[in-house]
Amino acid sequence: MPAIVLIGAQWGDEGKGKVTDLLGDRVDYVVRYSGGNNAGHTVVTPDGQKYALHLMPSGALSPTAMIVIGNGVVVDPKVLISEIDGLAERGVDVSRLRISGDAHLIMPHHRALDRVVERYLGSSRIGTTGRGIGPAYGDKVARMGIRVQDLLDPGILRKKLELALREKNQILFKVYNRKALDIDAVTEEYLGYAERLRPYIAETRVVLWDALDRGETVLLEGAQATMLDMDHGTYPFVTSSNPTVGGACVGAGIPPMSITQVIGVTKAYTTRVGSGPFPTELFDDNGAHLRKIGAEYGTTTGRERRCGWFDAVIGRYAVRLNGITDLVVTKLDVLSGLDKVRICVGYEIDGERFDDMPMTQTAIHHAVPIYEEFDGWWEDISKARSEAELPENARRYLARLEELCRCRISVVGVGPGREENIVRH
Ligand code: 2SA
Ligand code: GDP
Ligand code: MG
Repeated sequence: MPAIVLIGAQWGDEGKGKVTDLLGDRVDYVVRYSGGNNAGHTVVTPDGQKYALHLMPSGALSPTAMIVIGNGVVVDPKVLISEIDGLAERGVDVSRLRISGDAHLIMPHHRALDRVVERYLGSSRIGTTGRGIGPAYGDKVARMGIRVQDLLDPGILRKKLELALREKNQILFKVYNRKALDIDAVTEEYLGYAERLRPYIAETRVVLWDALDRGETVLLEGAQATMLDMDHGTYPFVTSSNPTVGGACVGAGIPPMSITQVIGVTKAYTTRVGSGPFPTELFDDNGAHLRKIGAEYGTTTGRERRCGWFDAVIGRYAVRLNGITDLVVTKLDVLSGLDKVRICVGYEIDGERFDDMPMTQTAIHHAVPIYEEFDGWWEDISKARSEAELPENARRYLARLEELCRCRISVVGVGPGREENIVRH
């Protein structure tokens, strides 16, 4: 029963979309299991077409795989429908999509709350994508959520909406000085979405169990990443779901024993969007090089990504936490042209050395990176297809990265295109 989990090993945008696309022909099912349209995956197909996907699994671009939005995802139906239509217009067969009836819906009050709460937090804001993700998961946990299956029953939809909006309109929106939402208008809007989504709604657990029983390959595609995980990331500067490996089981409804491989995707350096600690962040010309050459701007919001050196404390943490069996290191090409490159091998915190993640949030905020420095390389490596074609300094950098993360590096990305990789294992 081969299930493969694909996980971001840093703070997101490691190039997971490209890796999913790369695996495309080898998998029968691609499943999103957490997050929502806060995700942004950029895929460049061999014919040079660029796709930015948010809710649809990146596997949508592989012509044969079935695509599934699991119960752990929060779905903004308006965004999903426009993505379905956009892909269909470009000739992608979207009839392969299945959406879990248990996935929760992002409602207009979630989007509104996301924005007002961020404003209220001021300088303590999380730097969310503003898509309503946190409030939607909040309502799910508070047992006040509205699910995809509720779209199929107008009476229940209205009843649940009344309950949810009573709290939002009469209490929360008054506190935040925001105008109330109209129940009739929201119900009508969502019943319209119901008609469009009805053909895709399914009991996706059974779909996936049957596929696993038949020996088909299921890829569980992570969105966001290890350090943005609610439980294991840099809380509170995290997203409101569990992108890590346990979240894949919960968010797709598959048993842990079906997982045969965990692929961790990491950049050859580090980026982060939004607020929160980032020990190896760079504010100098090296950071500017990474942002410019790596085109480090958000796929969903266009925000500038913060850039820094590779952090092996985080790399090792992600490997151990998720049981990563194979690392994919993307964007090695972006490091070309730097005189020196650095890897953070540990932290110094208030005079003490840490090789692993410290226990408290305060300590992470105080962490000063301990670096190893390497000579850089100037060659354009985007045409390299084997390790032997890489400059010696790049090979040395990768070897140290592998040693520090304690996991084999199976693929190295040397450009955004599907074929721009070095496959080692
Ligand atoms: P949210 O909106 O509640 O999930 O935000 C909480 C934190 O999670 C971060 N986050 C992300 N970080 C990187 N990439 C993400 N997706 C987009 C992309 C980002 C974009 O792929 O480029 O376009 O801005 C993503 N989604 C959530 C977020 O920055 C907060 O720190
Ligand atoms: P995801 O959220 O993890 O799927 O990553 P994003 O799509 O948000 O961001 C990764 C960006 O890096 C995308 O624009 C990719 O096209 C690009 N990319 C992926 N791998 C490579 C690589 O090896 N080299 C370069 N230069 N770009 C890459
Ligand atoms: Mg992204």
